[in-house]
Amino acid sequence: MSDTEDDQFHHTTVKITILGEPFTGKSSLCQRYLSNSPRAPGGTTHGAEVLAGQCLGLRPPVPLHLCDVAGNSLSTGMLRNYLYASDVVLFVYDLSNLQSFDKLNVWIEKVKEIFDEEPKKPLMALFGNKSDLEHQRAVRLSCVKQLASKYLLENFKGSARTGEMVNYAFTDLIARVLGLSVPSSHVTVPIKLETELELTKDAAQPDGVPTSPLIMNRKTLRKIQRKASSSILIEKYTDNVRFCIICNYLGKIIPALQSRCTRFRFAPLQHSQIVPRLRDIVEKENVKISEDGIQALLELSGGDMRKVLNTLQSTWLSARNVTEDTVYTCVGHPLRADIDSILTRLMNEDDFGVCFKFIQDLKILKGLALGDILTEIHTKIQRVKFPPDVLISLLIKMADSEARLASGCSERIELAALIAAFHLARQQIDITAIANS
Ligand SMILES: Nc1nc2c(ncn2[C@@H]2O[C@H](COP(=O)(O)OP(=O)(O)OP(=O)(O)O)[C@@H](O)[C@H]2O)c(=O)[nH]1
Ligand SMILES: [Mg+2]
Repeated sequence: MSDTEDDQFHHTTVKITILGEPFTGKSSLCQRYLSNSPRAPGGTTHGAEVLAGQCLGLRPPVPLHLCDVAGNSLSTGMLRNYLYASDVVLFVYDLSNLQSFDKLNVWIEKVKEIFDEEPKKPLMALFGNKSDLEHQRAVRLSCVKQLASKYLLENFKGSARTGEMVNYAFTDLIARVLGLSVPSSHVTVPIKLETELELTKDAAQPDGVPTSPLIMNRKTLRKIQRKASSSILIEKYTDNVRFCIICNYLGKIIPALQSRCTRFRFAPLQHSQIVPRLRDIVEKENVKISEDGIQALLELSGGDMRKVLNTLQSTWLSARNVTEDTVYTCVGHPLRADIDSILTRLMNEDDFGVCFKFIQDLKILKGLALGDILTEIHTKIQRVKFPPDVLISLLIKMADSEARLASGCSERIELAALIAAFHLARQQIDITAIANS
């Protein structure tokens, strides 16, 4: 944007007047928008309060005046003064209170009458507040649409309590007044879903071929899931919209939705699939990485490319050199050398106290968790040639130890139990050897 354009917008203050019945949440909306916090319990508004602020969703920020008019001002002669020079008039109703919506007809007619002689008409919009009480909805969606189309009003629904849609609605209205486009970061699907889907339905091809895919992420889906009718919504638009839900945990999607979907599971990536991409990124980003660093990333990722890149990034930021040591140190995972020395002590150290002190000191020095040590030892132990019954009892004891750790048992006690388990295993091996000889 040029400097001249910049200046032009710097000097334009947008005035938004907020009207509606008492208790619909007008003051809460202003508070939510200007300070992104819920309103502390406070009394009703008297007359009108003008609040100054800025719309930070647009660049450069737009100066604002929010005129929060008391719900009982409809019949007072002051309404004309409050509305003076308004660029936007936002009519707020409580979607759990039908009367607050019905009364809007009177409010709108009154505003139209006031602006009848004015050359400049404000942009008018509806805001259905308290969407967090959607389950107590008393105002039918079709009635809202009817009112919006009757008076050509913009239509929003949200909640001053949760902040849903508040920022978007204000930014959108201000952008319209100034003839700007809303930044894409402010465009969220859920609230406009109905409208968007209807548009796509209109645009459906005559042969019924689906025209529009709708890919939802976790956040969008969560919002839809809150609505009791989410599965009905999918069924309703299935003719012309293909819904694609992407998630990590299937269990987090309600059964009603799951039963309407075909499930595709993607296996973890093979090392051969990860390495070329990783090398490409490393080369383009000029990251210094060693071969054992790559191996360490692969080991820790468990086939998850996102984990590979996150670990790569944090290691690079903390050490500026990606090697096996820096990777393991960065994520707080035990080094291979540490595990080897721990295992050597467990297998050979006869003095219980010395062995305990060695592992405990190493844990403190390197900040290792016993759970991680157990996991690593568990993989290594299976490669040691123990007699089968010794190995079985050792594995069972290690599994018990891990379960106790997960349920919050003391690490010191569990470390002692681990050393004891190895002592017993070694005694069993000695007894077996004597018996065989
Ligand atoms: N559940 C819920 N309650 C809300 C929401 N917004 C406001 N409220 C509550 O509604 C009540 C009225 O809020 P106000 O912001 O004072 O309402 P108002 O429209 O300014 O009322 P007047 O100033 O009397 O015209 C308060 O108890 C708020 O906590 C919302 O989004 N959800
Ligand atoms: Mg108020």
